[in-house]
Amino acid sequence: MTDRIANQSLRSKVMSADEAAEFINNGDTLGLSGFTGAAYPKALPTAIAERAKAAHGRGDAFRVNILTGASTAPDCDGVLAEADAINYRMPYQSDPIMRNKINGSEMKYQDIHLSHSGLQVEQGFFGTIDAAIVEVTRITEEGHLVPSSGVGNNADYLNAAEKIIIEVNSWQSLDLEGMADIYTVPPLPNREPIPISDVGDRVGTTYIEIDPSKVVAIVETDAPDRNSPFSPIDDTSKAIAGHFLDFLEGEVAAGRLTYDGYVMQSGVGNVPNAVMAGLIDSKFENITAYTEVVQDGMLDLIDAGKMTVASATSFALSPEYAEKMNREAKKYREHLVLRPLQISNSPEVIRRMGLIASNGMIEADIYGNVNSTHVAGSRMMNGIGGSGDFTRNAFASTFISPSVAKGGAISAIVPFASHIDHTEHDAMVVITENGFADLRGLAPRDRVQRMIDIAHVDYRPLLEEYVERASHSKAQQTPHDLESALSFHINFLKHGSMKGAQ
Ligand code: 0RQ
Repeated sequence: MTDRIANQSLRSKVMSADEAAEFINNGDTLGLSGFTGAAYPKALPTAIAERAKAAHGRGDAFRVNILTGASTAPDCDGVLAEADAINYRMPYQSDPIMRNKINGSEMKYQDIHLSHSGLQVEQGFFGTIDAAIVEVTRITEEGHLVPSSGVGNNADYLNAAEKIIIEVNSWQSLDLEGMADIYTVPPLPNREPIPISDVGDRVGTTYIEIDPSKVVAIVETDAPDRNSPFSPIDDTSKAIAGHFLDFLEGEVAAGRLTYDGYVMQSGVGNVPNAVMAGLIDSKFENITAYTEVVQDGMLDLIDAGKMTVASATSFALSPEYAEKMNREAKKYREHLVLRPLQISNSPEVIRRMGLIASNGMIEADIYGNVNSTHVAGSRMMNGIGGSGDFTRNAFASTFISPSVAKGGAISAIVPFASHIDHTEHDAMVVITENGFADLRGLAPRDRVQRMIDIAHVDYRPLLEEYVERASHSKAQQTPHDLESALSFHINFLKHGSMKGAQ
């Protein structure tokens, strides 16, 4: 047994994952740790999946409801989905097997704003939380839990659950202790302002307090987080990042931003990585991030002395940077704060920070409505994640995407978005490799040309033809030709390309 379980009475609860999985029953609702591949339970999901498979083999039902922080990993969401062990799942996911099960109607998925997820657990919308299964780096003498590489909704699940199963992962650095800042929002009607006014403010504890009598099992693990490597930055990402930096320069020139103290929020992926690489050589200093996940580029900015502090709820690091974090957590914890999701994504705090949000998208329409989640209106890709929390409340909200997907068969700029996650009232700036469309201060009709200018050159004539048809609409506030508003998507579904029959 490792010395990571300092509380004597809890030591008696150590057992194997298979033994711990016996506490989980058909129909249970489980609150799991885990956020973008970090801090998810490494052993219990496989053990539960095996239990489900054995039950199915006997002809018995076995399905559970899974609530998490966000996406997890193949050995969590993946194994459970593959075993048909999930009835319902919320919130964000990005697992390919799970995605197919969701779109094939083999499990239910509810995609809600991440800032709402913990709140709705508290409000009882998911019924009784039968068990919380949470990974930690250490259990203290007092029986408090020290979070590992992410916090997510852990405190909400541990608080609400009837039973608690803890995974103590010795792969996670002990030096992570001190990075978490656990602050709980008092329940309504006793709300008070969240006392965070600077990105790095610490207002809570470094551990999560639990009721030790609820702990039924502790499982020891030693497995790495699911860390995906970033692909090398390609020309398209570089061009989008360049336009993003031009946009920032424009904000400085207009007096809305200074080179000292830019507050960023950044989605994950190639383009945000290229933006962060660009910031290293820029005039921006004392950058901070009030965001959802800590990425490789942020560690580089910290190392370069360009970023002072980042607030997030978990890591989303490549394997190389996860190792670096494990080696140098003592240094990085001076610059990083990991908060519960209700705080990292709090609309109140985001609005106060005056940050610039930057997130990916599936498509945007000519008026600036953005679809982040559904391909051709019906097929779930991942989920809205925290993009809505940040987009609605940022000082400036940007969306970034290559202008085409699937080798040019899909345009990211369409006449009418086939699903809308962020309305024209929320999205402010849309950026592709062709430039940025700043929609602020513009009435709908004045936005159209800016959006066409950033579309792929192959799609501009088709968009112009649509605008001409729409111009005959009886009502001119937001002109549409409803008969052909979804023609791009219909072409894609019928002919495999938004351009239509080739
Ligand atoms: O699929 O890999 O099979 O080719 O989507 O696309 O261009 O690599 O971009 O990784 O940023 O993903 C919206 C999905 C974009 C993501 C989305 C296909 C494309 C490719 C990936 P392939 P890219 P990204 C919270 C931040 C919602 C949640 C969010 C996302 C794959 O950004 O899930 O914002 N966002 N969280 O081919 C069909 C289209 C497509 C398309 C792209 N129009 N139609 N497929 N793809 N556009 C805040 C934080 O702080 C973390």
